[in-house]
Amino acid sequence: VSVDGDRLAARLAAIVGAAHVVTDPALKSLYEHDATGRFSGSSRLVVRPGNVEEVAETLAACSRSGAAVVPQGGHTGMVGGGTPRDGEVVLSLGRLQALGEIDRAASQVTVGAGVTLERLQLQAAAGGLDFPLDHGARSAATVGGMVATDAGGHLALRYGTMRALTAGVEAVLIDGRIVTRLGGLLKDNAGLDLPELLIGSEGILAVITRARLRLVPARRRRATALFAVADLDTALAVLDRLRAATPSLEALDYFEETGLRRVCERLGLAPPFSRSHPVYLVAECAADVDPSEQLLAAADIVEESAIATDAAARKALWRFREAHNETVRSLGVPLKLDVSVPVGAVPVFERDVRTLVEDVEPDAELILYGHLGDGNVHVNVIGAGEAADTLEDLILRAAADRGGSISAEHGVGLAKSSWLDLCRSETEISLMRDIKRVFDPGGILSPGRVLRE
Ligand code: S2G
Ligand code: ZN
Repeated sequence: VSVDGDRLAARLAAIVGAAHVVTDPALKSLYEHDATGRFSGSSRLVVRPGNVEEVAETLAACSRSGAAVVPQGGHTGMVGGGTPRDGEVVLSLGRLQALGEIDRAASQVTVGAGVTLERLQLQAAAGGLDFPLDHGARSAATVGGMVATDAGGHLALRYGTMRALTAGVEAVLIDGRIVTRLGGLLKDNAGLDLPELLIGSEGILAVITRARLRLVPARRRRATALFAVADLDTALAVLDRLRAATPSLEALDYFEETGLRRVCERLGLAPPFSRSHPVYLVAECAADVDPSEQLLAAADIVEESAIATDAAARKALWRFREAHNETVRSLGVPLKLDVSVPVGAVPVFERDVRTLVEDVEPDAELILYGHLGDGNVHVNVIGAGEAADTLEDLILRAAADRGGSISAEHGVGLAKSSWLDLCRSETEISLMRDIKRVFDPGGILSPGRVLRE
């Protein structure tokens, strides 16, 4: 028996139901183009299992047929990790929507891989708690993908990345075996920590189907400040002041006047201040009493500031920063590089990047923004044209030369596997390959992602 001449499709239809095996080209294409416009490819079919057993049977069937598989959550990734190529089977985890009851004693919750960040945030808030990780793609990004990529976002400054907030996972191996470690014990030293290994593994070792996540008490009062400063060195001085004066500091993001101008143009927004400034900071702190005055600790070294406490006003300030990604995307297909350098090296790294772009492609437009507190810079080059590959290589090398990473929060995926050796030793990469072979001996799970073929 076969579906559209594909016996595997028929076998998968018997597992998940024909409605959840997508072979129609128009429907498949929804899963074949990524959010940045940089990655697209062909899938053999899209299969959408409804529970962990169906994921297990699906992977076992793909293993038996030797079909390459790429897991996909919300497909908000930036490095081609979840975008199919060369007729891979897309395994969509979107239907794994189970949202557990909040375990108040542990302040944890178990959720399905297909639950979006936004739904998780609402579930936590309903219980008077917070899931303290946030980023602009919250309405589409799923928990499974965020665990697999060790997602970061702007609250990592206070709460860490998904690695710090994941207390356990359930995952399925390519041969269909299921590993369930969801107890969420804070202290459990029994043997090697498999969940830890799977967090940030970007779908190359196993498919995450559930996660046990840590929650924190919802802070009653939140204050957000938009600061205009003269340069990034001053921005670091502001960070230093805020760290000392503001124990409740949760985020310190930044952007620059080029990006702000583009965001205001695109969204038809009035600029936040009477005149433009070179660098802008978004600082956010949250406590049980109004922390606004803590944000004024840096008042003497900023040029202009706006402070907001109510939700709408805070959202308006964040919008200048959060709209950068969609604004950059509206200007064309950008060269996007998500890198980190030691926090103190952000100013000199930025000078490196400006010099490189001026030298290699002076007509290109450089838009820089990111999470200053994490040393995480999102480098976006518009109009790099033929010079894109050269610039990508030089900018990733510049980050590594400053002691940084070629990938801060978006992962390596397909985009950066050629540069992994810039910030990982030969021994580390050789061990990664050994581990990959243990989990996926046939090399059919997310081939070519992270580890170059
Ligand atoms: C951000 C989102 C994707 C990007 O805005 O913090 O992580 O590179 C990014 O703009
Ligand atoms: Zn970011």
